[in-house]
Amino acid sequence: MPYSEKNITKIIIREAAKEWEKLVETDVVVVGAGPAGLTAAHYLADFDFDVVVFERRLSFGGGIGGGGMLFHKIVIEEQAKEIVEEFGIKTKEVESGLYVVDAAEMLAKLSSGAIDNGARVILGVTVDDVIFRESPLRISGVLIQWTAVQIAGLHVDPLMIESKAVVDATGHDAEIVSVASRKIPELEIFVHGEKSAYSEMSERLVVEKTGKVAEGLYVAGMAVSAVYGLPRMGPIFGGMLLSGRKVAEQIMYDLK
Ligand code: 48F
Repeated sequence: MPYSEKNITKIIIREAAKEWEKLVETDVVVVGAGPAGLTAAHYLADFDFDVVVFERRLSFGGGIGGGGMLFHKIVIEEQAKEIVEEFGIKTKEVESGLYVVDAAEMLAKLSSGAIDNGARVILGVTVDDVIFRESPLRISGVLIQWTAVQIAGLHVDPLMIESKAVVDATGHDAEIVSVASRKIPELEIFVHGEKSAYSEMSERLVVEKTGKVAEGLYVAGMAVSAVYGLPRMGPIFGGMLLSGRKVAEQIMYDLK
C-alpha cells in the first residue's frame, strides 16, 4: 500500500489529538516518572483509575538510571522485595535483608509495568502549576507546558488538565507541593526541605508520611522528604516503591 509523508504526519496528529482530548479530564495526574511515580501509576491503573504521568524529560526513571554515583546497581530492602518481584525485576540477597537490583532492569520494568497496566506516560511535558477551587478548598488539576518551550524561555501559555487527584512524585524538589504552598497560602502547606542523609530513618519516614497534603494533592517518593524535612537516603530505593504503592492505595481509599 503506497503512502506518502503527509500520511505519517496526519496519523501522528490525529492519534495524539484523540488521546489529548481524553487526557484533559483524567482521574489521577502523576507528576514525574521516577520510581515513586511509576510505582504509583502502576497500582493506580490496577485500581482502574485513568492515570497519566507527565515527565519533564524524554526518558523514564528519574534517579534510577544513575544507580549509585553511576555504578549500575541499586539496593532495596526486604519490605520492598514483594513490589520489585511483582514487576518481574530480579533480586539478589547480598546481606541479610538487603537485596541488589540492576538499575537498567529496574528502570525498564517499572516503566513497562506502569504502561502495561494502562497508565499513559507523556514525556517532554513539565507541570508548572496547579488548578485550585474554593469551598471546599482543593486542587483540581495541573498546568502543563512542553519542557522544550520552558528551556527556550518562550512566552507560551500552558494548557490545563483537570483531575480528581494530583500526585507530586517530582523527587528532591517537591515541585508541585512547593508551587501550591507558595501560590495558595490558604492551604497552609509548609515545605521544609530535605535534610542530610540518614538512610534507614528516611526510608521508614518517607513511607510513613506519604499521602495527602491537601484535598486533591498527594505526595510520594523523595518529594515527601522535601515537604516534611526528612533526611535523604542515597541509592536505596525500597522506600520509593513502598511510597508509590501507598499513595495509590490512599487515593483508592479516598476516591472510590
Ligand atoms: O527524582 P526521581 O527519581 O524521584 P523519586 O521517584 O525517586 C528518588 C530517587 O530517584 C533517588 C533517591 C531515593 O534513593 O534519593 O533520588 O522520588 O524522579 C522524579 C521525576 O520527576 C520529574 C523528573 O524529571 C524525574 O524524572 N520531574 C520533576 N519535576 C517535574 C517532573 C515537573 N515539574 N514536571 C514533570 N516532571
